[in-house]
Amino acid sequence: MIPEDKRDIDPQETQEWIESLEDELEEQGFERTRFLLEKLIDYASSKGARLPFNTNTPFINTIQANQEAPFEGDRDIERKIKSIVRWNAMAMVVAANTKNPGIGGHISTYASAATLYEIGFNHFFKGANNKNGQDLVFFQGHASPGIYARAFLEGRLDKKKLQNFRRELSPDGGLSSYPHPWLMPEFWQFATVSMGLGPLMAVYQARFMNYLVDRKLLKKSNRKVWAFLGDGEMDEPEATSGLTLASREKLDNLIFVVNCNLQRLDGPVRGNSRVIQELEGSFRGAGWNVIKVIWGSDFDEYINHENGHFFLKRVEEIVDGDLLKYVVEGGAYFRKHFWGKYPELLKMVENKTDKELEKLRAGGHDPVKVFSAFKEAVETSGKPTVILTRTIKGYGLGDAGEGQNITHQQKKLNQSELLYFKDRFDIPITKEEAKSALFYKPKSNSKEIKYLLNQRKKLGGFIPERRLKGPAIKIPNISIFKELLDGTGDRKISTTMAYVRLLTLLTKDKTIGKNIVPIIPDEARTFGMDPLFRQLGIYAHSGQLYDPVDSSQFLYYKETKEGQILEEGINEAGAVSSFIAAGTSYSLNGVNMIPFYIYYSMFGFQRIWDFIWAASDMRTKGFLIGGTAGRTTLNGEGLQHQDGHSHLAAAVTPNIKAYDLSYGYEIATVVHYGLKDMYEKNNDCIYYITVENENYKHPPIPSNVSEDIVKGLYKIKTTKNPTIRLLGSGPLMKEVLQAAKLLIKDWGVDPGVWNVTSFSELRRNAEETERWNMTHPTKKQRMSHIEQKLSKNNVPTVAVSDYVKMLSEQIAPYVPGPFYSLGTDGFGRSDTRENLRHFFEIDRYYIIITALRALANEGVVQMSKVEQAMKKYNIDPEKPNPLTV
Ligand SMILES: Cc1ncc(C[n+]2csc(CCOP(=O)(O)OP(=O)(O)O)c2C)c(N)n1
Ligand SMILES: [Mg+2]
Repeated sequence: MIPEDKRDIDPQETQEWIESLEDELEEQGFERTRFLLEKLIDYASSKGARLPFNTNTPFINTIQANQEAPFEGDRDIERKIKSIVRWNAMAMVVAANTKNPGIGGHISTYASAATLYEIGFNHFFKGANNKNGQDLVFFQGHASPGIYARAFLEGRLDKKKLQNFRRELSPDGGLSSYPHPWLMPEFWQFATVSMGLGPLMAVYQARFMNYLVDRKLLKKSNRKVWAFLGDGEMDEPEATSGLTLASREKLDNLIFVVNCNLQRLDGPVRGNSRVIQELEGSFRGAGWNVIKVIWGSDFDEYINHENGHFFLKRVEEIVDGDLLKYVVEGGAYFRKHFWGKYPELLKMVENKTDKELEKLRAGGHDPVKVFSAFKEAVETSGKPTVILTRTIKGYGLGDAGEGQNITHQQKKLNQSELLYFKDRFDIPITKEEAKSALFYKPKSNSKEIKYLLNQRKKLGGFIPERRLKGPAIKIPNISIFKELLDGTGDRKISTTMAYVRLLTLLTKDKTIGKNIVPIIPDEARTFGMDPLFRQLGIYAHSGQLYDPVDSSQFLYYKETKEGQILEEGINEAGAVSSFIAAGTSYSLNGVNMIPFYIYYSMFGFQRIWDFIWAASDMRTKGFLIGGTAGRTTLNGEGLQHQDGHSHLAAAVTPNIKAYDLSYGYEIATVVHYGLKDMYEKNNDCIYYITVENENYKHPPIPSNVSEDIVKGLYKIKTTKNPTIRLLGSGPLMKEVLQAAKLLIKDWGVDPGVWNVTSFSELRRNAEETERWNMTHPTKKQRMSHIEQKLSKNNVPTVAVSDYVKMLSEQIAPYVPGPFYSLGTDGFGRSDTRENLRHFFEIDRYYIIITALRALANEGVVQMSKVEQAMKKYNIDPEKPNPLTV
């Protein structure tokens, strides 16, 4: 019997249809039945029936009990191991917070995810020695205590380390709060705690693996990328933004496991509806294979019961808020409010005590169900898989927080709660030990330890485990960039064009050309990179299935399986994820890849700094190129396009070396140095270079400046009688040189002129020098690069860049003499470069009046000269401040 459905106008007929379907299922199986149903729907649609598109399946497990793969492990030992890991993970947080209240940490997240991870560790995650290579696993950031606790049992972390969880500065070393490759470089591979970044990065890691295989740089194998995610985390826009790319690219090497404990930090993820169903809709709609693991084996009997339809009906009626309440209120409440709705349902559980009802397990806590889902996921081909699995947040904490809204923040357990936990999971320690939350590790010859080590050995080693270096690589001599070093003669080009030339030369190099990964988010034509489409090809796993509209042209839009360019479309978050995948490939794939990611500068740091920060944390190597940079150099575009501040963000990202460059030879010098720095010397850093679109002549490289270019400051023009110096940067160098000429011609002042390639590198060097000098007061004091270059003459400095004043001001404390900064503070405008530079007060005339004023302040010239200059150059004293208009 099926329960009554009010929409049903002819139940008799419905029953007949269902019976024929049952016959079909029995005789022909699922595939055929599904085919028939789809045919019927298609037919009805073709006749005009507007059938609502339903991306949902019933609120039960996707894999039915009779379809389950048999469990391949020893359930008893695995339960014991899991319980011990649970205990130690909890004890780690409790101990840390008892000793240092407020140190933080999370118990409940891992408590909900323990079965998911343990099934992965014992049966699925491939280690580095696996013949397929290492799986990449994105761990939920705040589940870290569980991952440390397992590594403790595996003998990879000692007790001291665990005792110093979240105390990294302790003398014997500690453990980072979250996964940080920067801080634990031999352990963690991915920085995941800024939620939402993990899922997108995982998509692009999986895609990049295929890229390497398609380009024949990596052998095809059965490696997987696993991303363990929170259900709350799935609300981050980035978390779902890569879903269609994953199915479009047929990423069957990608598996998402969403730990649906139905709660986030403050409360339910979807109290009023069901997050699992919502996510199922999104993922199915995007073309993923969806496996729901909602109910544990304890529920199978009710689903397969002759009155199972009532169970199916009832679970469709409840919302997540109800499910959470059943957990917190316990068996009697569950009986009354869930089962009690229909007599048929209530009858099904009449033999169960309240305690037994309470213990009916959710799917994500049932090893058999989880194993079966993981097995299907790794065997699925042609599409990515998501496992949506229901768990209970704070599982096993009992009154200390299981399923409660406060559970995310639970960090301490009192003695009776510790005893409850010990008994709940049969931890073989004394009551006294339990009350002190002591760690427990079975002897190394115990069944548990032997089993767990053996499982890891079979799978190829421990996870996570990070490789520090890529294979040795030889960077070609700088002479490959000869044409950039020689200058352009009378030809006017932009630094962007110089960069594109450099990229072309690099990709043609016999040794490292194939390792270059040009990445671009739909802006190649803007940057003049479109000739590379034909030359290098745009990567497309399925090749080019169409004849492109420009196929008759030489430089057509060429998509190919072996394509080298990653053209990511209008998707900076995706493109930077590709940058991360390519830039971590030395470690994750054992293949040195060298990404050059060029983008509209304004949509770089400002839009995706969090990814860049994560890239830095993950020791990504490569070049970020901010194109069309400079608030006045990008003319015509206006407020939302003109970047005048990305260098400030770069300056405070610890391992980013940032350069704003004027000439082709500077680009060649910095890129060549960067290649050696990152790939020969194995320094884990990122080079950020801004390039602009203003055309001018590029001189040849002066002699003996290469080292200074890298350090951040080199001399352009010297003077016999130093009274003032001008510092210029990027395209503003041109204005500075013009100002210098006019200063001589109109005012008889002959300035020294310097080119600043990197304010932030200068500052870092100066600070480091100052720091050393402070702590070594009686030693011979060191000189920073700035001092070495500028301390001979204690004259005023005027610095100008196409960025906010703060950019050049960061070196002010270290420059001898008074410091005057000109910059582009304020919202951008659309106009000509000339007008914009006047508006922001950084053009040659403003440089001149600043210089004259600086000299007047020193008593070198009369203050009236400044006024004369303003009249001469038509500078309105009442001109509004660009910052405030
Ligand atoms: C971008 C970002 N915002 C906020 C946080 C703070 N935070 C850490 S855990 C958490 C709740 C996580 O809930 P969920 O994703 O459901 O994971 P669960 O712990 O329930 O498994 C929040 C808000 C963060 N880490 N990252
Ligand atoms: Mg959650």
